[in-house]
Amino acid sequence: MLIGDFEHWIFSFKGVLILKKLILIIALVCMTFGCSDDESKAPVKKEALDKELLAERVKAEFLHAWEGYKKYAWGHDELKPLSKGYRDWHKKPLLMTPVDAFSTMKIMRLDREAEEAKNLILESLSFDIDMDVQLFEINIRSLGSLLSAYQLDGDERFLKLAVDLASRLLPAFDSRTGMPYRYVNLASGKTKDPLNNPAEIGTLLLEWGTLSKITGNPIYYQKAKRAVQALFNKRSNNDLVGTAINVETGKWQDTESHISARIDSYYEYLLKSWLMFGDRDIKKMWDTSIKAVNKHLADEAESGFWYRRVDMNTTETTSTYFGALDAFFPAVLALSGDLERAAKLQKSCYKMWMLYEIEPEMIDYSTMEVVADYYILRPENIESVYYLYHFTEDSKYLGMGKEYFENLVKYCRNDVAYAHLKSVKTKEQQDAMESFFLAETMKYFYLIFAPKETVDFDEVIFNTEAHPLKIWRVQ
Ligand code: DMJ
Repeated sequence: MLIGDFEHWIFSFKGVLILKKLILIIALVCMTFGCSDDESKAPVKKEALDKELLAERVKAEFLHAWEGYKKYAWGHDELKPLSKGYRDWHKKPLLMTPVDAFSTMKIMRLDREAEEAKNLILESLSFDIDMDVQLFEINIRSLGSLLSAYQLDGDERFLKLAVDLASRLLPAFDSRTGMPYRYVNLASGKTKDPLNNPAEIGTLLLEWGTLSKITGNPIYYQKAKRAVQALFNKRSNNDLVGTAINVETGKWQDTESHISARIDSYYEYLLKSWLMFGDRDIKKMWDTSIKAVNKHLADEAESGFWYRRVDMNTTETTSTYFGALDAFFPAVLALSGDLERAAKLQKSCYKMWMLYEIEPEMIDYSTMEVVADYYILRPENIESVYYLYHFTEDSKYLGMGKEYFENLVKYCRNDVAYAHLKSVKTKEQQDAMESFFLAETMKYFYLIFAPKETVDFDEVIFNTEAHPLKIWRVQ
């Protein structure tokens, strides 16, 4: 081949494709058998190659789990990967796994799988069932996913399902304070459990606000905002909230304040709702809250930078427990622009993960002892790596993401799909695969390695279940 011909070939479409394949094969061989390459000579190129390969590997593992669901749990809520069975949340399935997985398929451009999930959802999902559902879970997984599916796919039937679901959930807000009950019956609207918490009261704004914007009906946003406002008004003199509040009396029943389960995504939604809707009332709530959290909860401990637990009224320390759920906070800090605290906290989250090469549910950071040793395929630590890498482009986060991913495959994969771990110490697997594994965990892994422009943070915001929702420009 003449030089001129070669040049022509190399820049032709086919040539580029073949060359790309060749480079990928060489890189794969290098990754498998090790290469004595000098990273400093071409760090950017190597990073780009690693990323492309890793994104493909994540996709392949996502497909492995989806195939397991299809084979053994099709039409049900969740796969049981060890017994090769399924589990439904209620007496009738709400298709939690395909519903939650759909936006990940769209982002990964898995068109065939997205079509399979879509057909199943549109053919069999119905909310006309006499059963009590938990407002928080159904909101973040079902409503969030349906709205996101509508925006990603454009099929009006997704929106119809979302509107039907929201109208059935609306009675949940009929308390004296406007804060919702935890459970509502989809057929009768009957509510139960007035003892609620900030996460379940405050994690509604993104979905209900989106629904108001799309339908032009303000009722959804009004209800969700009134609930958050009522909760914010119950904050202590130190601007902190507690763990449990009665939505009928407005009285706190548990005054422990932290960023963990039952409070966590309340803070996430204050920030994200401000960014999504440009509502200044919400911005004030976020500004006030984050200031208080950083003042009273942030802890420069011997083992690193953490967020402790305190009493909301006295700010006395109640415990130094920190867990897998708390690991969402570096992502929120990064999104808010506080990259310094985000990076410091992520360093601690990495330490927590690496104690046993996979993340325990809870540790005591004053002793670095594990206090709850299970791992249920949670995404938060991975989500935070994604946000930090997105905003800093520091390759150490790429390395972190890669290490987490290798650990996940090593310990949680089986021949059917992925499984929870009973204990991160023994690595014994457990017969469950949460739907958020496909909605969040695999999506965030993929996004760490996929090209940055796969998600435009000026256009979309992820709800707390990682379903992308469109940002509505401030008028
Ligand atoms: C998910 O359902 C959501 O991320 C929620 O905000 C917290 N818990 C799980 C994942 O751990």
